[in-house]
Amino acid sequence: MTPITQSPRSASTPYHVEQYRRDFPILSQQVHGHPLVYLDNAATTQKPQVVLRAIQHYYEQDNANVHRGVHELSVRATAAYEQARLKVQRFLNAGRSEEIIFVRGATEGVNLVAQSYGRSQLYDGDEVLITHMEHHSNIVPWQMVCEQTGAHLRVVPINDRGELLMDEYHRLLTPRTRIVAVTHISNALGTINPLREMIPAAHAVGAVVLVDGAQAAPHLPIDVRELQCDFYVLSGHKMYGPSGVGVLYGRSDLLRAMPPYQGGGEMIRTVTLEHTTYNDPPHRFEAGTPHISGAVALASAIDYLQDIGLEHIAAYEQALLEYATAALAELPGLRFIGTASDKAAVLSWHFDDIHPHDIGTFLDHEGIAVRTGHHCAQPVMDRYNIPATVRASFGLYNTRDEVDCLVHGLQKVIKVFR
Ligand code: C6P
Repeated sequence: MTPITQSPRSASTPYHVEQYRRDFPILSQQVHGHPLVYLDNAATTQKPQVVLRAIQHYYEQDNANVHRGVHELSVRATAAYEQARLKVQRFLNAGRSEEIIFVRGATEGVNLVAQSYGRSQLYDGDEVLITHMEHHSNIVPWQMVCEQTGAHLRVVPINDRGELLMDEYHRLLTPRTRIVAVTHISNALGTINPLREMIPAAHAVGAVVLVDGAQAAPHLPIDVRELQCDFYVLSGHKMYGPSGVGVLYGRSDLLRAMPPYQGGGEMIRTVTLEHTTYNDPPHRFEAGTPHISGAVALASAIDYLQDIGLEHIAAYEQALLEYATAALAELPGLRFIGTASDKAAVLSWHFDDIHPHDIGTFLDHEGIAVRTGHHCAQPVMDRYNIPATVRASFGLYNTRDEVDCLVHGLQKVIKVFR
């Protein structure tokens, strides 16, 4: 079994970006004859060697089903899976390991809360409050449960910089508000939301708060107890772990009162043909064989992140964001979409006269991977009256040289398309 280690670095430790880059084998390839410049980290991050090795090690040494067998491999697989849960618990500073539920990703985490907590707690006339900058994953599940229960969806508007209008937030919070669902960091704008103001205000009217942390987990230290959120979701693949695994953190008193989301093996205590009684959390919410290797490899990704130190990563990426913002601002006609005062390492922009897809395709031929489109945040595009943006999103391994390549690529785009 892969041992669990934790060795956070001190604040004075230097940031060795070139060394970290060597941990990611995929980065040292050529694309269309150019060195790959991977700037699509908000969509998914690349995986370090230790994560790849953890997957291989698990399948070579320990593979078996969990919580079912008395044989050695099953015992080892179960221990590795449950150690991964402990690792995530510590990563999020959750109070108890049963508050950590392995899911497929942030999307499944939101759906689980909407269909289990929401469907059992919402009634006609209740309100669910989301924001205008949510990813579709934090909009559609709430629309679905509102339709099922007669609750109403309310939306906190944003200003031109892509910041929540906090006066409106406070005005929209009423005793009818039962759930607030808000992204920690917007994938389309980069905005970091003021959760420390939002969560206590929601609690004051009796609402619970779900935080979509899909974009925050790779960039910021997260402490769910300090935040006092009720639910927090994240995706493994956006934090240097594998795809197909993610986490729902839920406050244990809430989880204990929630009905199951899916039925099947593992989530039961007893089954007769007439009646089933359910297991306690977290198993109540993990029906069927889970993504065992995914959880184990996610634990490795957490080790990797903690070894570098999330504070270090955040500081490094912030400096890179400032460098990139200043460099791109020089490009004629470029309009940033998302200029919040508190931002993470996401840059979205638009040229009125060049289509984002043309830009994305052109940059790809230069070896530069960016994302173009609505980023599963169509309401954000509507807010700015544009169909799409080009987005560069940075990870712990990106460099100033890569930002320079992006700027150079965009200069060529302007020459060709204008
Ligand atoms: N955003 C992006 O390119 P899943 O697909 O479940 O791992 O994550 C969904 C999700 C939820 N919330 C936020 C804020 C997100 O950014 C995402 C995924 C990717 O921006 C793919 S659309």
